[in-house]
Amino acid sequence: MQDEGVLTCLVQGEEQEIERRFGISRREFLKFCAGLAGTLGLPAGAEAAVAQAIESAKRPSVIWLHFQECTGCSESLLRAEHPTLEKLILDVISLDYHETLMAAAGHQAEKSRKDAMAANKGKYLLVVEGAIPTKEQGIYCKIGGHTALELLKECAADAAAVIAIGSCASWGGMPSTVPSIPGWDTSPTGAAGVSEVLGKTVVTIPGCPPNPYNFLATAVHFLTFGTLPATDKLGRPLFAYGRLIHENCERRAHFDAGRFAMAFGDEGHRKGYCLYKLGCKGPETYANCPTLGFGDVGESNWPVGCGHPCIGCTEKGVGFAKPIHAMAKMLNVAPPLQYPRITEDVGKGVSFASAAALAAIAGAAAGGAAMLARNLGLSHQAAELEKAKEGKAKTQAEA
Ligand code: FSX
Ligand code: SF4
Ligand code: F3S
Repeated sequence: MQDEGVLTCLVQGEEQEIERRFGISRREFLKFCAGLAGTLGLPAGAEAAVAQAIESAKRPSVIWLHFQECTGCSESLLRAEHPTLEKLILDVISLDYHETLMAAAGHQAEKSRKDAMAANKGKYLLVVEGAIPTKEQGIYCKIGGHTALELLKECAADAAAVIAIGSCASWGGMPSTVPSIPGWDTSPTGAAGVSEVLGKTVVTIPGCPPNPYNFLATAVHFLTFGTLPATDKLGRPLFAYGRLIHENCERRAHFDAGRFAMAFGDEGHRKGYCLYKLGCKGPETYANCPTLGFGDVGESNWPVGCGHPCIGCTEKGVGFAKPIHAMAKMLNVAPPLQYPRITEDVGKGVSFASAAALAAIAGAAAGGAAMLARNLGLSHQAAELEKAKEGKAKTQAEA
């Protein structure tokens, strides 16, 4: 009985401590840890290790640099809930330098960066937000008299790990856009990503802005295991960027069935049909937007869920590079080779089943990208083709 009493006191003490530190109940805290473990793709039961790491790990020192950007990445973190960034700052990581959140300014700010670097040499996490201008020795972005180029190299030299947050830091993002003016082949400032400047792969969390949970999960992985998560060759954590948006999109069934919105506000758009024909870049963009959502306001809160085509903001060469409404390149996706018509006239033409049979025959006879490109327009051409055939038959009959 006595042991049970001690145990109850311990659990109560732990509950109070969690409530004090994170402002949430233990139950909510465990749910948050389970969510993070799930986001990281960890096996069942890993939430206990995550919870233990957050509760007991020594807070790693984080130095957060800002270069060419809009601060949307930090903003998106500030809008994260369960717990808020404020709680993370105070209790999970030790944010020793962050230009837009710190109270210090001028020489004091410079001193706090130098002090944190010296005190945590070889152990701190360097987070970089924003692109780095490389033209004219980097003069287009200077902080405290130092160029972004100099600051990045100096801070990266003694960091335990470097994380590039947002598309700007990951690969140049919006600042790396090349003006559509004859004679321009680079961005006006030569904006580049962290890896390019440092000449080595770093962990990247692209997105403009990135999903805050992808950053939180990456930081918690570092806390729990002392390492950063497995990445692809661009440094993107596989748990978040391992799959195309198109693979998990809630509108995918419409794509497969050939039901597309053709204009904003048309019937297809109002019915939630696929946005491919409005320029959705989901088929060539790797990110977990459909499965994670944004802003903690429930399901479907992501660009496509809200009715706008994905612009490919996470993907180098797609976001800010391709026109928003240009059609996406299809990557490793094999939609049907033929679509049934969306509505069938009763007693006329082919039935749904026979259309599917025709599709199977067509699929056996032909394949590849050419068929794919042709079929992506097929459901919309079907009616016109049908009409044209009917018109031709009528003319022949009359003749
Ligand atoms: Fe870039 Fe982050 Fe886009 Fe903005 O700072 S990724 S412009 S959301 O904010 O770097
Ligand atoms: Fe979703 Fe876009 Fe793919 Fe359509 S093209 S299924 S809207 S990701
Ligand atoms: Fe960006 Fe597309 Fe996701 S625009 S936020 S990658 S849905």
